[in-house]
Amino acid sequence: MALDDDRKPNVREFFAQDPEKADRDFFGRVANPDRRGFLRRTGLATMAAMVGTSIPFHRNMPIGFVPAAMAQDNVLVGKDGLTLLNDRPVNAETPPELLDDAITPTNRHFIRNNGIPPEEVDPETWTLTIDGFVDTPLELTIADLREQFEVVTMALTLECGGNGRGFFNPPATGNQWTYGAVACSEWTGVRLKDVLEKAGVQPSVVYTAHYGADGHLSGDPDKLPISRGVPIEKAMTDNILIAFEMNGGALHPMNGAPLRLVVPGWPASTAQKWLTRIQLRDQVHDGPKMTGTSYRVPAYPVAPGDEVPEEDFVIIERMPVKSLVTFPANNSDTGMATPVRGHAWSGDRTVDKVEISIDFGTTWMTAELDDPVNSGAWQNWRADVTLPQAGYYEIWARATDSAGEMQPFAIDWNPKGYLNNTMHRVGIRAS
Ligand SMILES: Nc1nc2c(c(=O)[nH]1)N[C@H]1C(S)=C(S)[C@@H](COP(=O)(O)O)O[C@H]1N2
Ligand SMILES: [Mo]
Repeated sequence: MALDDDRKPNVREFFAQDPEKADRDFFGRVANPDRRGFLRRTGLATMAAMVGTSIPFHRNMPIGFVPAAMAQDNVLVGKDGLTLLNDRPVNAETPPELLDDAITPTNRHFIRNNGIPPEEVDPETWTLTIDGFVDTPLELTIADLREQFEVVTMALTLECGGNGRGFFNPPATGNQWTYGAVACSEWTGVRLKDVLEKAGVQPSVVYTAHYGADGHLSGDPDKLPISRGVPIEKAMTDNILIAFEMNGGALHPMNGAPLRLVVPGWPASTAQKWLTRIQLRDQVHDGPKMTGTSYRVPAYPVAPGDEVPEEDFVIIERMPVKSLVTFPANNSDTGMATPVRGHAWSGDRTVDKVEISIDFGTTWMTAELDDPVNSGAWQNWRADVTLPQAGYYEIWARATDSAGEMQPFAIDWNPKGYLNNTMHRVGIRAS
């Protein structure tokens, strides 16, 4: 298993499977027969950064050693109730019932890291470079962004392209997200479009390339964990922000502090965290996680388990129509009458209708549905449900968007487990 494989197992799992390989990949040192060795400079530096100080006796650490200070409960500081899927890199999702707020609080925003977040960030000296095919390359501090461009606040939905992957059968490798790799926080920043216009977009530009300050898992400073982009037409829409505030406060360190892109409606992998550079290109971007099968799906429908040649994969653009039931919680007890509520969203479109079923999809009732507070925000919906007699019920929700597309019941399977927008089902016991 290579470290740059899309599946990033928990570090302990990784060492359990192939300790020597893990050791080479992770620490960059060659295993030696007495199972001790020197961490190479980069490996030692990475480990020291993770424990927060130098490690005087590092020579005594056996191969495959995971410092106890890296235990999982230390990585979710400032987050509330998230489920940790993986601690290296950190990946954590939010249980649906904790996404009940119209605007997702910072401590409930999911985390999806592909690499190692920067350790020390200084918002005062942070700079963003805009270069490539532009008339005037720019280098802007956060203060420059605030001064030179209109500052706007918008509620914007971010959903990982792999949200729902955990339900694929046959399974797809990668983080086994269930429902909660989605959030809609309020972001404050400047429009990407305004910044690109100031730099002057040259006619040859077709795509953006986004770069951040996080490091590759291998510790190799020449490798990037992820660098994605969007077609220039998408970049010039007016709800993509270069954000320096989240819910009126600082960005959470794991959500990209002090500066990130927020690209609503498209796979959140395009929303570069710890943003340092945006380059405009005259060809489609080819950075890590742009090529091969990353964030790509077959160009045609495939049967579950089908092998698909790599050249038949296309880049995912908009995310599909989807909804979430955030109240009641799955597996909870309710009265005979209960409010039901949640959110719905659909890529760059809006949602026209959300329907609820309490009888396993035989009949449906239409929920009350709000308009989005702004373009790119999810829509809140609610219904009052009265159950005919005590017992077990499932609340199913299905959204239909402005183009008439409705959530499916069954997963549209694809090899890498992207875009699962099947109906959300919540089991309750009414009495
Ligand atoms: N620099 C950087 N940006 C990144 C990532 C990353 O690993 N590094 N992960 C991307 C992916 S795959 C997703 S789904 C979103 C998640 O944003 P969040 O962690 O704030 O929820 O960030 C995106 N931006
Ligand atoms: Mo993602």
